Amino acid sequence: MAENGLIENGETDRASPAVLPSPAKNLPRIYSKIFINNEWHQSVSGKTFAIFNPASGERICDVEEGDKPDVDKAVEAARTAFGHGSPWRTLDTSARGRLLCKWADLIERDRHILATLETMDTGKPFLQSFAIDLEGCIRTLRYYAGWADKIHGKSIPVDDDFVMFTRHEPIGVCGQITPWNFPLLMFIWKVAPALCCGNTVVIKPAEQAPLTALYMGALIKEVPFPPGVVNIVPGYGPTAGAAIACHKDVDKVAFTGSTEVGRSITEAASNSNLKRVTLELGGKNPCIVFADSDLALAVECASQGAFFNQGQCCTAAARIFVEEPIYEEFVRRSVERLKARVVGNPFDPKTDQGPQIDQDQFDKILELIESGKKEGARLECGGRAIGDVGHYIQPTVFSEATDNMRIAREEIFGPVQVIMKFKSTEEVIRRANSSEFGLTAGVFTRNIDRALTVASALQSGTVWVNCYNALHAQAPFGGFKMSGNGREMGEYGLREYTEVKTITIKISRNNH
Ligand code: NAD
Ligand code: NW8
Repeated sequence: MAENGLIENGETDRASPAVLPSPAKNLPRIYSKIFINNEWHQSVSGKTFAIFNPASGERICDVEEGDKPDVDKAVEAARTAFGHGSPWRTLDTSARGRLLCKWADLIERDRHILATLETMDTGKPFLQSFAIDLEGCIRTLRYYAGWADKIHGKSIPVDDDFVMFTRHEPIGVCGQITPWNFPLLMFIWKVAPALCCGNTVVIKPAEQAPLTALYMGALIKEVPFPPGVVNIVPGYGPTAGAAIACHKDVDKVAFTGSTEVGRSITEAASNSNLKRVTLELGGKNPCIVFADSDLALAVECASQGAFFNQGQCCTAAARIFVEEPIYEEFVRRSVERLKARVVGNPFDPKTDQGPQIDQDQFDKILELIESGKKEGARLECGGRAIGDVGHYIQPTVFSEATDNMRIAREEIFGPVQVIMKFKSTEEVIRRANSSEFGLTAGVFTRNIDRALTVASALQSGTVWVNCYNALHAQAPFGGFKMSGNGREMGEYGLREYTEVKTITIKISRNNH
């Protein structure tokens, strides 16, 4: 282990060292200030806040604490950058696409550094940061780079007296607020489509893990995007976040996080200037396993679905419904599967699971585990904290859970798998849909008719059949019901960052 706590290249013994990426050898350059107009600023208040490594509890650095006055400065910069005739507004759309591509190239260049920084900040295993988060960022940017010069309006026939067409124009200044579970990936999911459509951005990363987002400031300047196009204001939700949501000169707000905060964003938007609102909120996602499924595949996907990213996923497979004939076998194999799951130092390449993000989440998860025990679910394994350094929790499986238990209704956002039994297709569709959420769902069966029947009956923005967490930049992602408003990614994602303008021209027949 190197002095800085990171694993050095070649130091570890693992199956195929030649093909696995290693963390950056030296502590990456850490950016910790507010990024406005392509420059680094101190907070107006002079305040900073501390950033901790959730695996060790160590303080990594202090970050400038943005608040309303800093958000005001950032919005002003974004408004000027969006101004009529500005460098950004007059940029050729193909050149806009090339800037997004260049940004992807710089992320790829710094991929080891960014994956290292993301792991230090969140505790997620380094190899996952590298292979999933960074891969998702690069793909998303390149995908939207391709759209920049292909966002067409329509020519609309009326009668011979009129020429009519639409323009899909950028909305303006977009406020964006992101969560801590995929800090860099969510930053890119927000900023890439906004810039693709020609908007400017003020973005507030989550206070628990702002470091990779701040690093983007340096890359945005290097690309370079014109000053003011992207402004990054780290800070807390009720202060900096709320200042964005209620700002009179922000045209749209995009949020990913909890349902309660999503509600307050919508309220702030309607009480200020009725800015457009898109929300990606929680889920309590059903994953349905029929007796005719490929059982090994279903066990693996349900397990990954529940435990991936320490269980801290809006897409988490949170209610696993297993058909009666295979229920016992499914539970047995799911518990067995966890014996191979390594919980520990996120920089160790063997590690599958790191610590939870912070003390609040840790306490909330353990409290929900206790509720599961009290309400009579059967604890098959896990259920406790691990050690006293870092917020580690054992992978936990509950069987014999029923629909009204808290562990079957509330978002746990931790390494807890809840397995329930069902008898008929009609029954499982009804139970899967009896939730206020509707983000994602999984269906496992070899019967194509059953798969399609269930997929069309589920009230859910995404349904995965015989796979789970299969996210793609090309596919829209978002929630039914209280899981959110609008869609991110894919062509549908562009709609949320454009205003449609109708231009109607009367043809005069007198002057020729
Ligand atoms: P949160 O909703 O409080 O935080 C998400 C973002 O919103 C952060 O950037 C935060 O600073 C900001 N925010 C908080 N209060 C705000 C306000 N009043 N106005 C504007 N912005 C505000 O989420 P959390 O407290 O970190 O986590 C709580 C729960 O939320 C989790 O247990 C989980 O259930 C859920 N969650 C969901 C996601 C997701 O991807 N859908 C991500 C993180 C957390
Ligand atoms: C954007 C994201 C991805 C991607 C690949 C593999 C496993 C898990 C996730 C994932 C563009 C292209 C690919 C994943 C990421 C975020 C959440 C849940 C799962 N994303 N991936 Cl919330």
